[in-house]
Amino acid sequence: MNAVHFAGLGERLGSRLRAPLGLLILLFLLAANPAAADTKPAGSREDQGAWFQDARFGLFIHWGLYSQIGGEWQGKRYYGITEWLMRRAKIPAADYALSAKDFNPTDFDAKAWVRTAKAAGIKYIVITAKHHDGFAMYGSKASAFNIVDATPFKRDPLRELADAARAEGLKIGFYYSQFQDWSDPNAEGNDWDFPAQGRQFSEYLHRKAIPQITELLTRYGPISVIWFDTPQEISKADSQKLYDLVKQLQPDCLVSSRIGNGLGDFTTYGDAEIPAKPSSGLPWEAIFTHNDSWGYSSFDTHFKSSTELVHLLATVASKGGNMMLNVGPDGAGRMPQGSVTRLARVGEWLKRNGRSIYGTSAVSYWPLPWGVMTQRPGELYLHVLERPRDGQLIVPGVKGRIDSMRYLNSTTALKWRQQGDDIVVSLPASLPDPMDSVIVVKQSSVAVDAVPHEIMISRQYGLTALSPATASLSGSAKASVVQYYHYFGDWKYFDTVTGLNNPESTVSWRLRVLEPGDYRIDIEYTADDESAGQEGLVTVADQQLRFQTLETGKTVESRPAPLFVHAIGVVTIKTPGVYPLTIRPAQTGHSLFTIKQALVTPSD
Ligand code: JFZ
Repeated sequence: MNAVHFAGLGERLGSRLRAPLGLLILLFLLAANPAAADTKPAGSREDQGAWFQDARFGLFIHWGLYSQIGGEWQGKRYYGITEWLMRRAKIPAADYALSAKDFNPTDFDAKAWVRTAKAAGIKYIVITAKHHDGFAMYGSKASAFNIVDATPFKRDPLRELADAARAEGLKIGFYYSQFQDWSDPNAEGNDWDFPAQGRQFSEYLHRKAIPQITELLTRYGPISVIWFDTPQEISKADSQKLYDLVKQLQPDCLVSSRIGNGLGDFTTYGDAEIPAKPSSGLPWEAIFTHNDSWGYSSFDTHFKSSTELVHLLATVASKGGNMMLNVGPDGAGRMPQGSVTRLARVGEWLKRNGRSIYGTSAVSYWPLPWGVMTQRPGELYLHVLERPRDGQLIVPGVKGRIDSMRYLNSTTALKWRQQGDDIVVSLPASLPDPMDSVIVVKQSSVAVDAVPHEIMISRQYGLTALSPATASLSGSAKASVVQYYHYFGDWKYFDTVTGLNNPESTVSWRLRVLEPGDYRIDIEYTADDESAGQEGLVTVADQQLRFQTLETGKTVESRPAPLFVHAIGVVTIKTPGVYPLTIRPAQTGHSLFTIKQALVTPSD
């Protein structure tokens, strides 16, 4: 497998593999963050998107022929995302089409899926109508390669699911791969059957894609989302044509930003990426799959726990976005039990705490040591994910009058006091909810000012991570993102800084140190042979630590990043207060390293 030639980004970057990391990152930012804010009148978009803004929790379903293959082909396991199996195994389109003859998901029960979603607290469902393999999961007149005409199943699961979802008050949306279609000679992506020369995308667009999108938007009732994906080199005119088509057929249908070329009604970030600071100004969505594949994998049991899912949901909500979680039903039409049981537990948590998630808005992008916050007018929600050892929870940046404070779904008042711009809550000995205990702060005349740009450092917690995304940069230092994958298509991201190549270029954070004492500073980074061996300086208060970077290896998109946690040394803080922590190169040279984060850990 040529791992570099992969997905939206990989395909684009493949020929530039040897370009400097900075260039790769820049291209990534351009590809993944289309800022479409100025392309359409803002008012209409906000109205259209109101349900989406409030929904907060969506279900993504990848289901297709690949689900029945389940990641294993001719006795060989393909670790990673299984919906890419046709391309990874270079299966001839004719052979792949044969597998439709065995696709008979008789256990499919649309009502059961919708019950599972609803009980999980999910508000909208987006299912693959056609993925990159080109197989339509509904009865399409535009292509016979579809579940009604090419399989013994004969039923139309999209109709059943759309009807069942609407009957339960859930929104339904369709994923449609507009650019890649590995079964079509004129679409993108299949370079093992079809020569690239003479490919006529517009022929495919007008013969298959436009007719199918038209079917999806005219035969299934109100469709709330068309989720386009991997736009790659699609032209601006073609993206616009598809966008206009959707709006002409269903003006209220929202279009994902992966339609390409800066269009779309909401921003979808990279797979499994939570933006440190959402930037496009549009409503947005962070997408995760439950294990390491979108399509069903018969051997992937790496399911995120229900507690992890609740933490992700609360974290995404605290930044003002939706979380869309993917499950991959199998070839028989069953959702994996590992997903079903965990989703049910998330639903139980949401039943108690949904008020702190649905319809809320962001509070601040600044990290807090104990958790995250959400709000609605008159109410602030503290999501306590980690209890301070002394039980004294500090909420910074709160101005004005507070009326009361209690756990959501409890009438017992909590003890608290206001101290300057802080609220200090005295927590009982144990938290009521092991997943996320939510405290509701009622306030008549108040505002949570965005939390000041300070990061609380306290001995009441384990380590505190300082991300470049929340740092101030100077000189030639520039924010960027590193991305790579573990198993094929299992993408990972971290925020970093490029241009740290002279002493004037710095990355720094304002630390608000709550208790005096010793603190150990670690830096997590990668360094290739050019970066390694240089000296850097960490300054905290009046103390300076000098260190030398160690060689960890090159960062390559198709491999795990060679991250290393370098223990730099210990600083002593005598008086609580605000101190900058600054990292800079000691001399002019190559970029010092590719930093992921600095870590501050109480030391004794
Ligand atoms: C795409 C698909 O290729 C994949 O099969 C799955 O459907 C997923 C939800 O989306 O993969 C992508 C698309 C874009 C990026 C990464 C993976 N990106 O911009 O980083």
